[in-house]
Amino acid sequence: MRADFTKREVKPMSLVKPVSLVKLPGRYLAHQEGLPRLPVPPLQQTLERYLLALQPIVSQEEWNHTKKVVDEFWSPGGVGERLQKGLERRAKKTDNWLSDWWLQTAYLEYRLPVVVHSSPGVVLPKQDFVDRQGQLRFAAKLIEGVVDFKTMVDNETLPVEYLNGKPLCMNQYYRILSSCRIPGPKHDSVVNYAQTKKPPTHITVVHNFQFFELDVYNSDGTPLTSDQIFTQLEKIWNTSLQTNKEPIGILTSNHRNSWAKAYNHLIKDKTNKESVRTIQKSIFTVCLDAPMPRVSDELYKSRVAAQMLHGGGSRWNTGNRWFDKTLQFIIAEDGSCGLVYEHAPAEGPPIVALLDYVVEYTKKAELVRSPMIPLPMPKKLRFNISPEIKNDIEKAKQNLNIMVHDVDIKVFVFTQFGKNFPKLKKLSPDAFIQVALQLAYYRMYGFTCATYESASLRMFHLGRTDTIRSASVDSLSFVQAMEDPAKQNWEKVELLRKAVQAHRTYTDMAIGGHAIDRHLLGLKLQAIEDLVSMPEMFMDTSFAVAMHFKLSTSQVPSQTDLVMCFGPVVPDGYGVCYNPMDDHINFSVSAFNSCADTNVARLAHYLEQALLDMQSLIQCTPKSKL
Ligand code: COA
Ligand code: HC5
Repeated sequence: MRADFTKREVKPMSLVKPVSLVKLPGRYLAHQEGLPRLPVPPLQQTLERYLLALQPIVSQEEWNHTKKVVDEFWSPGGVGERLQKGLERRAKKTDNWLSDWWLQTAYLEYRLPVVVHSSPGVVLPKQDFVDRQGQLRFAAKLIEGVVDFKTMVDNETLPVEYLNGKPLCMNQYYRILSSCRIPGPKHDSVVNYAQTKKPPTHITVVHNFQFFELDVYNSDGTPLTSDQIFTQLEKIWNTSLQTNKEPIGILTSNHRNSWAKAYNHLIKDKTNKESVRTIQKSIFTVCLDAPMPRVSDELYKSRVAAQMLHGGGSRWNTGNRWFDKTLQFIIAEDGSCGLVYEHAPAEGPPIVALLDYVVEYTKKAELVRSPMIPLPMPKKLRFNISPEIKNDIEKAKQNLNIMVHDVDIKVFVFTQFGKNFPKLKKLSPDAFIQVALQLAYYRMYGFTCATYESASLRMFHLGRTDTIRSASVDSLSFVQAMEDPAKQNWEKVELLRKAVQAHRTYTDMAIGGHAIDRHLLGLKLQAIEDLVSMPEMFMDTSFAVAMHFKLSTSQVPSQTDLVMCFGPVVPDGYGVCYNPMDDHINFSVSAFNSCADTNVARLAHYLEQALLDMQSLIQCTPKSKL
């Protein structure tokens, strides 16, 4: 899936439903309503596939026990049937039986800090400025580009994206601007001001931990030009030369329960409440960061990835964020740039499509002459810091700094080949990379683990994601064969092709709404709603093993040479994000230093080796005798 809004390769919405290019309120809805509804897969199919998915990751003994538990669950008239019926009823009543449950369980009820645990980062290509002037010029152009993209959202002229030839749900594009997460004691919420009567016309700019409201439209409703924005950014810069003593934004990096408590303290004060509301309402945030410590070229991208994920700690740029804000563009004085985004409203691909558009936009020369009317000074957002808040900030700082030390992230570019090689060999590039990851992990640990790959459910109305389980019976046979000196190369190649094909088949099943993970989640949540006790299937050891994703992975392609990254989802696991370009692959691998069993440099090394070994295996092995 890729969107190229700059080249307009994809069909604009107007081709889906013939409408003119002026704003028409029905255009978006017409597209959305034409999308299929997410199905509830048949119960038996999911349970059989669940048992199959367990085979490579649990012992035979555990599997035998689980088989009995599963049989009991699906026995005629049993609990499984009852829950399945409940799900089917829910599917009839709602636009999407899953999306609200998913938003709640995966994001809003999840209590760990959004920083590293949930919010992904993106590294943009390094820009060639090295000073404040360059930083502000680039920031101004980027802001102009995002506002230009917003015009397409506002006019509903965004081109529809396609996956496997099918049109995708575009809802997420309408959720990422003018939105923000708000902490709550048991669960958070997300607000979106885009569809309100008076949608916001300002963005938030943060510099030296100080927040500013910057209007990006002239009084006649036209967007500010980048020259105008530049002048405004200079004003902001010149009134925030000293770092704020209290990095208020750091509160947003804390555990959600702690932040929710601090939030209540914070907004008791009227000025604070107004400032917070202004940030929440803003179209997006721009963080003008101080330069980070210099590192070697080899480490540069890893260092920037960390800066995007967490800001580098309280002494560096973490206080220069409001992590609840959906979109935060980060531009540092030394030319490092990127983005961090709050994940609840949207998946990576719409965010990356916006970035692709904006990066192209920043390369364009300035064409529009700026009006000569002087603009008002951007408003500084004031905060009154009570001793209670000061204490909350101190605690948030401590927790954040511990986390920053705990996160290890390595970005590397695999340069020997990209999508081109597997394609040439008639193999799915994504499946090839996933199988290489299985090989890398197996070589490092001697066993295979539950592996998650994100699959898009956007072929369905309001679809989010399901899980491709990359550890399969076939991937295990292949990786075992690779480590078996008795196996012939032609046998290994055949097992490789089979494993790659199995992965691609699972992918098609997942994007078609027939994977197992969200269905199992639905059955479990239905049980919480309907039953007095949890069915044994969800209390079983195998279920816990299956849900403990030591490899949490995602492919996010882009037009621009971007690196995407996120943290692991379990304390003893890895987060692996990759962007396969034609002739190289950008990877990021993350893990926690506090876990003695994980090591990002080693996994990265094994992964490179696995990709190379699979390539030479295919290149050096004549076609099988079969
Ligand atoms: N022979 C030759 N070419 C092949 C091939 C084969 N056997 N199989 C696939 N290809 C080609 C495809 O046609 C495609 O071509 P393109 O580059 O011209 O478009 C390319 O190889 C890539 O296909 P593949 O590697 O199989 O993967 P995909 O692009 O279909 O992506 C997923 C697979 C799972 C990543 C995708 O379905 C998806 O769900 N993406 C969204 C993931 C997501 O949301 N991530 C972020 C979560 S926040
Ligand atoms: C800018 C790249 C963002 C990728 C984020 C991503 O892949 O998020 C996954 C979302 C999902 O529902 O599968 C979750 N994951 C990071 C845990 C894989």
